[in-house]
Amino acid sequence: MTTSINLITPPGELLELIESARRPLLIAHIAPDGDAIGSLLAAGILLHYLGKEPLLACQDRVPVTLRFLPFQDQIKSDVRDFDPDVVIAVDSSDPSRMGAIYDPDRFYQAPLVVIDHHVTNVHFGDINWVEPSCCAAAEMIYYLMRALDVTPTKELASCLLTGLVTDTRGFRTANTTARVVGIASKLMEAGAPLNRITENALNSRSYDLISLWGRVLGTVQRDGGIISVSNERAMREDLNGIIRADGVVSFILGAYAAKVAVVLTELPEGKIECSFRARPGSDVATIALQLGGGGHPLASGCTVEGTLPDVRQQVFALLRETNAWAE
Ligand SMILES: [Mn+2]
Repeated sequence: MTTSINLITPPGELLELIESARRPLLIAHIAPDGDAIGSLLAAGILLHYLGKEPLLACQDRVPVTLRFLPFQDQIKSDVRDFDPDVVIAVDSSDPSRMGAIYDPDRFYQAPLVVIDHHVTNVHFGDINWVEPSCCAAAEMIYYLMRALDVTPTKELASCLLTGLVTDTRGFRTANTTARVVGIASKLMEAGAPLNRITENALNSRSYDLISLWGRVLGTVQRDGGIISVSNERAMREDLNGIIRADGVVSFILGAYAAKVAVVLTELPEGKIECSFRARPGSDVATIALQLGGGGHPLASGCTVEGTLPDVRQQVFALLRETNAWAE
């Protein structure tokens, strides 16, 4: 028995623009994750296969855990010599996510295409393909690939599966539908190594990161349904420039009593980065949006000016306002 997948069709004007493009500039968001890099590389391989000359760009370096991906060493952080005829932003909910790569003065003649799955996307492109029902931007690149009638190579399939695996934390999030698992199965048939991807992208971390987890978890506290930790600058002085305690926010949400998990990270410049996760039934997209950030109902974030105690107070007040259980 062959299973068929209910495909989502990209907008016709997007397909036409891609077919006519010669030199697309593809941009992944700052502080890239597995979906940003996986979608960027997959889109790049796809466009290259179609005879285009794409340039792949990201302001920040590819995380060590994703350096097993094919062609990741070809991602540029400087695009000054490139003159694109179309710019495509992947997995980015607002223009600031493109960081220093996107220069509106230089690229004003090139249409800007947005391919994203965040419900908070502000539709900042000339063409906006936004599918909040998709678990990852990589799922959308899969539909794009199918719409363009391309059969995935092992490399393309590996990049797409990395996006699916990381944004669903190993097919465990609430938006992991049968369709997503069906796509993952097709990508494995094309040669994508699920176990290798999971081990690299989800299960590998530095000793410094584990040390930071230890210190950050030492601050854990529970207030009603809110479980929270703080990641202070002083905790990280001996940790070789590591900033974020990646993965902690999902881990602490596992507390039986938790409805919402909050990680407050003091950034080097003194601002506070807030990461939110919620169990199904609660919503943290609203609070992130109110504080100038974005994301999904169950996973969101923002960066706020102020000291850690002040931002904590502000965040907790907003959470109590928007969620009755938080009392
Ligand atoms: Mn994503």
